[in-house]
Amino acid sequence: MRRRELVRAAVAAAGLTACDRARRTTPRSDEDVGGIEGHLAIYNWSDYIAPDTVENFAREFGVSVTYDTYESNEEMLAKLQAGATGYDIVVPSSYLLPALRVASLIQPLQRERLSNAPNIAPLFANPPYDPGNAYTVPWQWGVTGIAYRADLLGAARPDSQATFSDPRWAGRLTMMDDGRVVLGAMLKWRGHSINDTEPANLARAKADAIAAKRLLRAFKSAPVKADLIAGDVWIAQLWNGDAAQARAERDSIGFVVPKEGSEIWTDLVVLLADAPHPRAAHAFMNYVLRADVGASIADATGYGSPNAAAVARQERPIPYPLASELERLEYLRDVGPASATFDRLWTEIKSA
Ligand code: SPD
Repeated sequence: MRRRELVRAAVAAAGLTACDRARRTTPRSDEDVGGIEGHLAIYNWSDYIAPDTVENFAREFGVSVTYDTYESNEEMLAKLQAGATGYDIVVPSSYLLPALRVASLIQPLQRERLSNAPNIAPLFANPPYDPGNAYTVPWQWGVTGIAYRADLLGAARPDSQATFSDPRWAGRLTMMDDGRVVLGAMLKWRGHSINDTEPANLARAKADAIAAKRLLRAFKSAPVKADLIAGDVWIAQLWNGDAAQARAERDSIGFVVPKEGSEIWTDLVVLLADAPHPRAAHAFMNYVLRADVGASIADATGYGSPNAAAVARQERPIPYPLASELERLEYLRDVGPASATFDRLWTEIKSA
């Protein structure tokens, strides 16, 4: 789903009568503890849900759903910090959790409303960033790498973060519109952690990003899929699931994790502190924790599911990286006061 796209899964559109709705908002099972509100507002990444998830949830639970999308953690955080209200649920990456908590933007979950939580795979239950999953339900996990048009590159195959500075691909390259991800790639290229805050290393990463920018067609995240499919972009920094979605449209699109290493991430469903519909939000979280629903989301998006019961239902689940593969991958971390430095460097890169 595109940015700004709004899915209004109205009760009427779902063909429900007032009588249906009254019945369906009444507790029916241990999945639905207490009546839920008649509306739910979700703010999620684009292209990150199955086409029928929202509609099916709306129909079954008798609620209307507003569904807005964003392209980066920072875009979502900036909107919330600017005072956006009305949303119940957002889906940040794990590194953003400390910032959301410090800013009192999220509230703890009511675990008794999440009867399907045992479906969460052990690796994602009780994670270090959220002991006891007190604030979060894991949504999907993935890796950041390079998507490419094999049919347009001749014999060349990108395998390095250096690809974004290779003049052979000038005008056919994109990197994501995301400061932590772009600077992380440049840090990794030079042998550093994606979480490095050493001023000299960050200065070099900024200079590398500005040099790369001269060759880029654009800083563009998930929407670059259309450019890859059309052949306007040949090489794009991208996430594995979005690359898989593009490959479903054009099978000459490949994906690689750069040899220097890259980012692995987990995105999390959280409940906003001022959520107007907290019971509907919990019902949605419990709904996506069902095995069949989790499997359909992972199948549609091409990402890894943190839901063990869902994975067991998938024909071709994405396997979690082996220990040997994890050696090349890092999670972005909250870098505390250095977050402002990353923000400043990104602004300078964009305006250079
Ligand atoms: N199209 C949805 C992609 C979601 C990616 N989220 C993870 C970002 C990690 N930096």
